[in-house]
Amino acid sequence: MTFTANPRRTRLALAELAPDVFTPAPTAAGPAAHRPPSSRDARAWVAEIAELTQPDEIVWCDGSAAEKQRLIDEMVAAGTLLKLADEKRPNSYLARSDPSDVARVESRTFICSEREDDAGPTNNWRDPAAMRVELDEVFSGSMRGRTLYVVPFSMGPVGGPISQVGIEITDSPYVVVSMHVMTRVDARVMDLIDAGQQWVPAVHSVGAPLVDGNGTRHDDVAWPCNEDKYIVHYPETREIWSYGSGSGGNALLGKKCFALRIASAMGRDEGWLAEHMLLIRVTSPEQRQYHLAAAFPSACGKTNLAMLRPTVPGWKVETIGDDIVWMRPGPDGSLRAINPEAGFFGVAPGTGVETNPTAIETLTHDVIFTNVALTDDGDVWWEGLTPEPPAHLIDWRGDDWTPADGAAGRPAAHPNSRFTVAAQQCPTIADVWEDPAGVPVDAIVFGGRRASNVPLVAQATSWDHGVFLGATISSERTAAAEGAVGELRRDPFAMLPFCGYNMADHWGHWLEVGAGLSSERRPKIFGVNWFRKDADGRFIWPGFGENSRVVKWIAEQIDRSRGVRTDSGAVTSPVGLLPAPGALDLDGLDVSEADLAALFDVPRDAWLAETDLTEEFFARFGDRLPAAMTAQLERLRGRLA
Ligand code: OXD
Ligand code: MN
Repeated sequence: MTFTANPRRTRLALAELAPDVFTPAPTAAGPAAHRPPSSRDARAWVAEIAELTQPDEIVWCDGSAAEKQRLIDEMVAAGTLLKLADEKRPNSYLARSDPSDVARVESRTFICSEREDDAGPTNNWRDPAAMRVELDEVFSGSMRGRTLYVVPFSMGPVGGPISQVGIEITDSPYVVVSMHVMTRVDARVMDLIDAGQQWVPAVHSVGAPLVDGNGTRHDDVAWPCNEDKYIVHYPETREIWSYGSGSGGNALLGKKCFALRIASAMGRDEGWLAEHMLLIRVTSPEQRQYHLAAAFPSACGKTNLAMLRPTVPGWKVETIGDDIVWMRPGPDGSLRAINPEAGFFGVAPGTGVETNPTAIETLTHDVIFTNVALTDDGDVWWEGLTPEPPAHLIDWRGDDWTPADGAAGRPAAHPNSRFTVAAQQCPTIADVWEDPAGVPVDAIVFGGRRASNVPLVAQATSWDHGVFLGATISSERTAAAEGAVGELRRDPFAMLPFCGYNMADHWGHWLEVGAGLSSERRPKIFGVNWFRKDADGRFIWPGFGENSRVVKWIAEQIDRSRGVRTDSGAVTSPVGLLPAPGALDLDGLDVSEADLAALFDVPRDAWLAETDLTEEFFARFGDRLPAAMTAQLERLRGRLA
C-alpha cells in the first residue's frame, strides 16, 4: 500500500509542541552559510521537525532495554514483528517488509553539496536549495497519526575521541529498535550535544501518514512505506533526510548515510577517514598482533573475512567490525581505527555452517531477521543455511513454499534478507572492539571480484601505489548486471555508493592522510582477489578459511618491514610485490603448480588494455584527479612495457 503526504500543511505553533525549549533555529542561506552543526539547538530542531511532520506524539528515546522491549511488544501486537519460537531462537523476531521496499535505492540517493563538482561524477547531485523545497513538500504532514521518536545515538563508544554523535528522528519503531542494535542509543548523547559537541541531524519518515489531508484516519499496515523515496545528504551542513523507505541503509541513518556519506565529508574537512571496510585483529603463533582494515565492494564476503576461521595452525583472527571503519591519525603517527557501529546488519542468504560458522553461532538468540523464510516450527531459514531446504516453509512474502518453488527460481528468503544482531554476541569479537582510542592499523587491504588479471595477493610498493590500488578496485560485469559482459564495473575504495564527496578528492585526501603518518607506523597496503577463475570458469582459489594463508603472508610482510623477519618474502611484478616462491603457506592445501601460476599470472597485454580503461575512468574526474594517480598509471604502463 502506498500513501501520499498531505501537500497542504497546517502550521502548528512551535510553542505548543515544545513550549519551554523553542528558540528559532538558524537558517542556511547560500554557499557561505556552512552552519556548524554544533550551533544548532537540538530541542528546537526537534520542535521544527515536529511542526513540519505533524505527529500525534513525540517520544524521546533513552536506549534502555525496557524501551526496546516495549517497542518490540507493540510491533508484535501490530503484526510488524513475528516472535520466533523461544526454544529454537530465543528473543528473536521476523519482519516481512513490503515487497517493494527490500534494499537500498541508489537511484534515489542524493548528495546535495552546494557545488555539483564537489559531489563529483559518481554521485547523484541535486541543488540543495531546490531539494529543500522538494523535501519540505514531502515531509509536510508525513507523520500525521504516528509517533515521532527522537533517537540520540553515538557512532563509536559514547564520548570517544574518534566517535561522533547524531539524533535520528523517525516515525518507525522498527527503525528505533534496529538503531538500538546497530548504534549506541544513549541518553548521555544529549549531554554531549548540550556541551557543544557537533552532531548530525537525521530525519526519517516512512512517508505513510495515518491521517490524510481531510482528517480521515486510515488503518496502519505491517510495513508502511511510500513508493516515492528520497535518501538525501547535505555534506556541508552534515544533514540527512530520508523519506519513503523503512529498509536497512535507507532508514537506519547511522549506517551508510552518517557513518559513510556524511562522515567521509567530515573526515575530508577534519583530517580523518570514514571507509567501507571490515576490521580484524590477527594473532600469530608467536602472539604478535596485527590489525587489518579491508575494503570490498558489497557482496564480496566482507562478513566472512571479518569472522574468518583460519585453517593455518596457530593463527587467530578476531572480529572488530564487518562493514565500516573510521580511522584517525594518532599522536604517535599511526592510523587508529574504530568500528563506529554496534551491530551487524548482514545478508542472510549464503551464510551457513560451512561458509561462516561464526556468524551462525552469533545468530542463535536476540536477532531481528528481515525477509527470511519461516519454518513450520517457528524458526528461520534462508538459502545456504543448510544444504537441503526444509520440506515446507512460509517464504519472505508470507506465502507457502516448498523446494519445488525453489527449483522454479522462487527463493524462500529474499536475496537481500538480513539479520540485525549485536556485535557483542559474536564469539570471535575482540576484547578491544570497543576501545574508544581504536586499534593501530598495520595493513589496509583492497579487494574486488575479478575473474581475470588480478593476482590472489599483491603488495603496493608505496602508499601512493596503494591509493592507486584502492582507486582501481573493479569487478567484471556478469550477465546479472546491466552493461556488456566482461566490462569493468568500477568501485573505487568500495565507496562508489557511499562517498559523500567527489571521489577524486577522496583519493587526494588519502594521499594527504598517508603523507602525514610516520613512515614506520604507516600501514602497508595490499590488493587481494579471491575470485580468479580458470578457462573453464572454475574458481582457482578455495577461499573462505583458506584466505588465512594470504592473511598470514600479509602479517609476515609487516614483520619483514619492521625487521622482525629477515627472509625475503616477495618478488617484484609490474602490479606490485607478489609472494616469493614458498612464501605463501600452502601446507596441506591441494593446489597444483599450474593453478598457483594462474593465481599469480600478470598477463601483459590484458593489463595494458586495462590501463587504457583506467585512463578513461580517471578522465571522468577531469582536473580533480590527483597528479599522483596519473603518475601511478604511467609507472604501471612503464613496468608492463
Ligand atoms: C551493505 C552494502 O549493506 O554494502 O553493507 O550494501
Ligand atoms: Mn556494506
